Amino acid sequence: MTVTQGLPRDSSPEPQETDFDIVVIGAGFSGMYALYKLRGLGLRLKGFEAGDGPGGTWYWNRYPGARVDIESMIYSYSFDDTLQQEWAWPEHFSPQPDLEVYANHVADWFGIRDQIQFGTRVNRLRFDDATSRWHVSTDRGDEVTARFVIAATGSLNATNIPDFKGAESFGGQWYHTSKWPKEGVDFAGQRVGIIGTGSTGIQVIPVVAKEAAHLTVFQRTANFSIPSRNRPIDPVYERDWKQNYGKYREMMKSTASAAVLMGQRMDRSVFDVSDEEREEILERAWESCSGFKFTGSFKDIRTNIEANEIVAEFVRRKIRQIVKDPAVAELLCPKTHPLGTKRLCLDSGYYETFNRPNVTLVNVRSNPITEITPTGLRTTAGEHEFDILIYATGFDAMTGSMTRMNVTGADGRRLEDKWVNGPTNYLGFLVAGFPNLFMIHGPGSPSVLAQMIMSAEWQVDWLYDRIAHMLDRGYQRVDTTEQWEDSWGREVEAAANATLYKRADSWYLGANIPGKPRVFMVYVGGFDKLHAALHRGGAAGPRGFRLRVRDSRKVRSAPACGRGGTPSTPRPCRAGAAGSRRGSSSSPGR
Ligand code: N01
Repeated sequence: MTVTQGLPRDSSPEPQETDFDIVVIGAGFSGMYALYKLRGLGLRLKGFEAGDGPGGTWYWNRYPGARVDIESMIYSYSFDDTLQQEWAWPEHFSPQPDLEVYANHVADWFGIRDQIQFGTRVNRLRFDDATSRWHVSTDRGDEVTARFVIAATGSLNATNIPDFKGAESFGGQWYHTSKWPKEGVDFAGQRVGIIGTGSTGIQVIPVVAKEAAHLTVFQRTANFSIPSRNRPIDPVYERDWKQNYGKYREMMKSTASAAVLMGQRMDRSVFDVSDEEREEILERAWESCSGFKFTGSFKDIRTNIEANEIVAEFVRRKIRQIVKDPAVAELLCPKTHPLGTKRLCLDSGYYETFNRPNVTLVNVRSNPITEITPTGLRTTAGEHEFDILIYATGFDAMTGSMTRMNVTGADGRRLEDKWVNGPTNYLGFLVAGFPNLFMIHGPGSPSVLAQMIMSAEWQVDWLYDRIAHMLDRGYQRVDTTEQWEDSWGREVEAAANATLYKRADSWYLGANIPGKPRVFMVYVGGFDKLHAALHRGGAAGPRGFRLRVRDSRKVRSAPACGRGGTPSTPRPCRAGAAGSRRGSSSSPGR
């Protein structure tokens, strides 16, 4: 055993362990649950996390206005009933600080924090074919080995900053929304420019507009946004959820989005109702519902272009009613893609923001940005000056967090090379030639189109069973083949082809990154279908997973925890997010 390089030696006089059974990369909600659950196997686990704290997406995306777009009673862990009963979410759609406090609370309460080495980015993964072990290297000089690696690295983690000419010449402060400084940014009296009007831009723009002296928004694509109608959670609603959590969580398993969206009408077409009745239904949904329930008003919005256009036009009418300047309203009306084929945005006063005298909207589709200058930026139509520049320009989604990690498989092939024509894998989990490396929310999984906390729990539960099965039978390696990858790739493609998704130049297709292959990377067939596919084959798992015996000895030791990774003496859970009605947790805030 050698001393792990890069760890603070003064605080850790004991030699550090460098050989593990499982390394988990990422301490977002998926990685934390993986560390908690897999403890039940009685193995040696190690977590690495680039951030200084847990939360993943909710650690990094601390830009003003950051807020989840799934209701918090749904978007939360289900694995511990005490946690879900006692935790009090203050608002329907939690802001980033509340989610970060929740992540910290879970990390502390379930003893997960101690298993994670924070502030450490994995920058190389190499599989040794001879020993069937992964060699894991980090930017702090750690070199560890593990039999299994779980990449809980997030679908939206690798930042995209467009390669604008002159970017380095900008003389003011600049930020990407997903790497926002913890101390915040003071916009008072400042002229601010924001590039990007996706989900992030639509959240940050109204907040910055209220603080800045002037805000210029550079829009390339107008997006559909629905009012979130966010509000405090009332006790009756909360009580109903808590009394029925078991039933509701179970219902989620059988839905495509791993969420129960009350009031969804998957039996009713846009064309089943009269024009007046349709208008009334959409009006009611716009005024009272919460976000994605809007698209759940009719079953054919995502699949039938005529149905979609009718609903899209309803939203455009709303924009024209809200925005006073008709030219600005028209520019904000999305016309380049069907509604919902880029992620539908949820906002808090987005369109209203353009009625403010201190906000200017600039069309960079008709007049693209040509360069960043020391004092602002230049488009083909002219110059714009500002003191602070915000890139709300998204991510190298789905693949970026994996390919940027420098992964080499069994035959010495790099993942980046294997995925040169787009990501391939089997069931979203396993890449042929990269044994014992499991992705959570990988490309080809429902990922962002299903509620990501619970769908991560189910993926990890399934992994737990797979690894337990391997250990029980002395299997060393699990891999898949390119034939199985092809068959899953065809299924992912067919599911997308049955919808309107491919009609948009979205990050789902890799279209936001110049040169990235256009492959639809999200499985839109639904989490329920993936769940069913994963559970075909019982304990041995579904066909397509190739198990290899290299050592007939059973290597599994006695579980350290009770069944399913639950600590044998569960500790009670204290509730209390920042600002929650039930006091505060011991966890640090922002
Ligand atoms: O990123 P995006 P995002 N010149 O890629 C523009 C999740 N999320 O961070 O559309 C000019 O959607 C780009 O323009 P265009 C959610 O899944 C969730 O906003 O490519 N503009 C676009 O307007 C979401 O889908 C939540 O023409 C350029 C913007 O930058 C995902 O994260 C909140 C440009 C990027 O939009 C990503 O959202 C936030 C260029 N060269 C995010 N390059 C919630 O839970 C890019 N753009 C609520």
